[in-house]
Amino acid sequence: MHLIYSDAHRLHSPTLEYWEGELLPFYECPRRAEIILAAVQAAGLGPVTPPDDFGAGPILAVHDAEYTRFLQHAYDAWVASGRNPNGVHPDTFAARGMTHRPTDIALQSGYYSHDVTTVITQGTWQAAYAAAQCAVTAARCVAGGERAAFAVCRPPGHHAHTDLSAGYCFLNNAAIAAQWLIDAALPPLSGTPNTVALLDIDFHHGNGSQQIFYTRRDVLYVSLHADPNRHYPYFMGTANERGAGDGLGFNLNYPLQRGVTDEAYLEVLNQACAQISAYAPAWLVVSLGVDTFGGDPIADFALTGGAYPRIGACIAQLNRPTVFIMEGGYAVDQLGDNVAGVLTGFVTQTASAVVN
Ligand code: Q9C
Ligand code: ZN
Repeated sequence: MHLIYSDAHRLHSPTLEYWEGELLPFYECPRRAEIILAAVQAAGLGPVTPPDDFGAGPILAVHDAEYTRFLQHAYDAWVASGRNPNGVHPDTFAARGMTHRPTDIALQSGYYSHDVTTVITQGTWQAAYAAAQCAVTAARCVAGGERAAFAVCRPPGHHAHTDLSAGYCFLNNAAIAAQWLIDAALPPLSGTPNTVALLDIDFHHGNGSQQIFYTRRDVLYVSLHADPNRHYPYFMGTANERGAGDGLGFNLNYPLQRGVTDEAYLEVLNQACAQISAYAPAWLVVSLGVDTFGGDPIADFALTGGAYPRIGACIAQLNRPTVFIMEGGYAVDQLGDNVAGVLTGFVTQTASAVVN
């Protein structure tokens, strides 16, 4: 499988993270992508390719134009107004019913973000733009007939709404890949509907992906994640959020308890995959987070390294052209092995299915 990677992710590297009253080193750090790249290369999964530039079109097919303008220009406006060059740090957020957007772009950060983890630094837009292009490039690989591709996206994407940054995410890479497949790819079986299943296995609920596709039935969103009564994003991700209007029944949330084991997780994943099979999508996009690992510093599941190849094999059994998009995972020392484990399990299962 092609591994799509850009160095531009290094341009986004906030120094500190505000965490429940303390300042800690930023968990979502450049070393994450470096270690993932090294591990997938060492596993011999396939050639590493830089992204092509598809322009702003695929981004604007998902995101609000004014929001993307804010992402591009907020840092310069923030610094030009004499504020801290460490980055755009909102401290006040538009909450229920507060709809006024300040005219000064430097002050729009609290309007366009959900929490304090989406610091915009000088290179943030370039990094987020490159991550989105990695996602589209991986989507084009599978649209061209490849079985699977992996986009090493950083910053991650699944918390970003159409017009809201959240949870380290600015542009929703997985949603951009899914939407690009719908807009630009021909389904592998001609005459079948051009649909996408977006399977989200990051530890956190993908509130952005849910919001983007909530009223649509051409994208089925399926997520396994920590119960929002216990973990971020707190205000979305319950099982009774099932979609709305045309999309009713096409949003499936599996909130899980703390300490989930390999066996328990795989049982739920099997159930989720059965629902994806019944939907019979043309394409599969996977929001691949490995913050489900027992050693993750910001999460509370108990998966072992041995779970990841099994997860990959389970996903391969769906037998769909598959785009893997990197999301979270903060146990940096094991991050590469866990990601490579999913992809290796996928490839091994695919190969044995061909032989049988
Ligand atoms: N007090 C991803 O894994 N911070 N994002 C939680 C808890 C946000 C994680 C704060 C965690 C976002 C892509
Ligand atoms: Zn996560």
